[in-house]
Amino acid sequence: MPSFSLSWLLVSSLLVQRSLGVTLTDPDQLKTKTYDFVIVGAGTAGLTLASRLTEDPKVSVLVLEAGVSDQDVLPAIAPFLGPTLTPNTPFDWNFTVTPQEGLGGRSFPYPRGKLIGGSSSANYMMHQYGSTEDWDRYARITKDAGWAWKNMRQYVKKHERIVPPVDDHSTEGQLIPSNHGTDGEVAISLPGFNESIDARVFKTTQELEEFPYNEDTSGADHSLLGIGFIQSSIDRGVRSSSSTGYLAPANGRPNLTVLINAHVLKVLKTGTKAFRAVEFATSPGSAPITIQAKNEVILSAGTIGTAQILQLSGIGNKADLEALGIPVLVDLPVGDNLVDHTFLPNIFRVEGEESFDHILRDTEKTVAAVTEWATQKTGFIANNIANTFGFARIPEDLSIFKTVVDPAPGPQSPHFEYIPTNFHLKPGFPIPPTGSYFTIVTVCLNPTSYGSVKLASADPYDKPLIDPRLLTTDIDLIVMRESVKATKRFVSAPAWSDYIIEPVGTLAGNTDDEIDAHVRGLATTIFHPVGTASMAAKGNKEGVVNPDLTVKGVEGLRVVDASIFPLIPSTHTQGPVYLAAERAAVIIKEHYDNDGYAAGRDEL
Ligand SMILES: Cc1cc2nc3c(=O)[nH]c(=O)nc-3n(C[C@H](O)[C@H](O)[C@H](O)COP(=O)(O)OP(=O)(O)OC[C@H]3O[C@@H](n4cnc5c(N)ncnc54)[C@H](O)[C@@H]3O)c2cc1C
Ligand SMILES: *[C@@H]1O[C@H](CO)[C@@H](O)[C@H](O)[C@H]1NC(C)=O
Ligand SMILES: *[C@@H]1O[C@H](CO)[C@@H](O)[C@H](O)[C@H]1NC(C)=O
Ligand SMILES: CC(=O)N[C@H]1CO[C@H](CO)[C@@H](O)[C@@H]1O
Repeated sequence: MPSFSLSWLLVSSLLVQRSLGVTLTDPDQLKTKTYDFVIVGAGTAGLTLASRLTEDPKVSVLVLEAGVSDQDVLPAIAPFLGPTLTPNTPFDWNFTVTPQEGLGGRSFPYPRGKLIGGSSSANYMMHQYGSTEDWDRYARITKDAGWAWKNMRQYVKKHERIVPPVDDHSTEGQLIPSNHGTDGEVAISLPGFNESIDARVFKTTQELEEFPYNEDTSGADHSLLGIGFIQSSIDRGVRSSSSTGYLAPANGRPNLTVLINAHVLKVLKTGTKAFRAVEFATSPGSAPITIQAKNEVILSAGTIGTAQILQLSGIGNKADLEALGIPVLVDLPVGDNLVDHTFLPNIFRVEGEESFDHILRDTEKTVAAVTEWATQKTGFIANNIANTFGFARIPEDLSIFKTVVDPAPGPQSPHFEYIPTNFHLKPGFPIPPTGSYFTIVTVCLNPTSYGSVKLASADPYDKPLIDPRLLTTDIDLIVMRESVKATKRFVSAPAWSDYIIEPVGTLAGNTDDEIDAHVRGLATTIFHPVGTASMAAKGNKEGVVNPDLTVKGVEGLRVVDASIFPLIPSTHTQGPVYLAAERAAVIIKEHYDNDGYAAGRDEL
């Protein structure tokens, strides 16, 4: 994104990182080709599961990861540099979307982390759990009360460890301690660097009733509505990921093996209904290697990767697979139901020189800030790219609600999000060479536009066709239109009168048509795709997995990652993915505690 994208290279020699433990780099190092569980993808969900399953020392787990190590990768460690990890780097899958009909036919990058930790090592670290209504809706759809918030709540305490912000300021009134965990695996903290705009944001909460202060933005047990401090997966100025949180403490276990540079090509049919083997290769030309799972293969390759692997294996939409000459083994709606949150940069020109643009466009200043971070873990590099965000509903009296049901999972859930950011934030584009900017990113949180992930060919190295069909329904466009109007009301508060100069470009338009053109011209993705292997109730053929995340109609194969959500949560998605993976670990352990591990599989 910003023009500081490569400056981290200049300072990576400053980095001294604690070792994250041993990961294998070459398949020749594998001691065996048979494990109790084979997990595909060392990402957010994959490492959560690997860590939980190997708590039992009798259980052996192999994790196959296509990407590289996260060790010593500076922008995967220094929080503010996170956005420079993507798009189109050695740590990204470099996907793009197909031309988006709702966005004027534009195509744009669709980043996914390709390193240990997956997208939790490459994301923007904003950490939330969704609303109670999101989880209760999953329970209704799947007819499994285990997905309701009442049950999911317990996993917050297992998952997170609230740590003090790096500046050690008092966090009283900035989060509600009883809603949080203190000895979980991933460290979560409030901002550790004051931004000049923070005071204006809070003045706005006092000046305009529409934007109330929210004293805990994690969601779930507390309403998401209002604006408050961002909680981030950051530990004393350093990114906390599934790698640092779940893998590092487990990596010494003799029965946990992680192999990087291992691109999984497909899962293999091993019995009448069983798929207890995977095939991977280290490069496009190299010979595929087969690994057997005594119990299960678990796909945690993410919303894009999991759909692609299933389809390459002959598990997918019959007509699509036949068209590519792939033998159809199981006809399931894999890849359908792709849904994502939009990212709309609403950019204003501002007074003075306090916006980050002045540092980020200046390599010397950036290097000085990174050096401060490397030596002391302080300064804005130790912090996320924004300190506050808000969540809101569109007006209930809009005429669209006469014909369209409310897309939110309930009346306490937001329709859109707004993120005030003190620089020119437009991922994939350089910061302009001059000027000071302030961006309010807005996000459609409960989209009704659904698209798909389909194979482009039968070649496992070909990038799939990713079509989230963003903003292709009236209500989604209206939510974005209302978010832009709200943004303008927000900056009309007296708190901003000596700061904001003018809206930039198409944001200047005020009619509905002008705002819609602004939305369609600039919206992209906030990187939250879900849904391509979605859960449906047992016996319901519309989904890909059962509520226990086993793939419908087959044995020995489960999916645990963001692809299982039938609808997108009303928040940033890493928290919900972690909670789902924690529950999956419990489901799997309970299953084998009852049935016994590897209870004489006849296929082996
Ligand atoms: C740039 C970016 C910014 C984001 N910002 C935020 C944020 O601020 N807050 C938030 O909550 N969420 C954010 N997200 C979303 C969040 O990170 C994801 O929803 C979540 O991490 C997904 O977890 P997952 O386990 O489904 O997939 P991932 O964490 O992506 O893991 C999938 C893993 O599988 C591997 N893999 C894929 N295919 C194969 C294959 N064929 N063989 C072997 N391995 C394979 C991948 O390399 C990866 O390691 C962001 C995402 C991105 C990309
Ligand atoms: C992504 O692009 C980068 C930069 O061009 C390149 O180094 C990397 O190999 C690419 N990765 C993939 C999976 O295409
Ligand atoms: C940031 O502001 C808070 C008050 O909101 C204050 O307690 C804290 O010391 C400040 N931190 C720094 C580094 O200035
Ligand atoms: C595959 C693997 O490493 N299995 C080991 C799991 O742990 C037991 C007991 O420590 C060993 O006996 C296995 O060899």
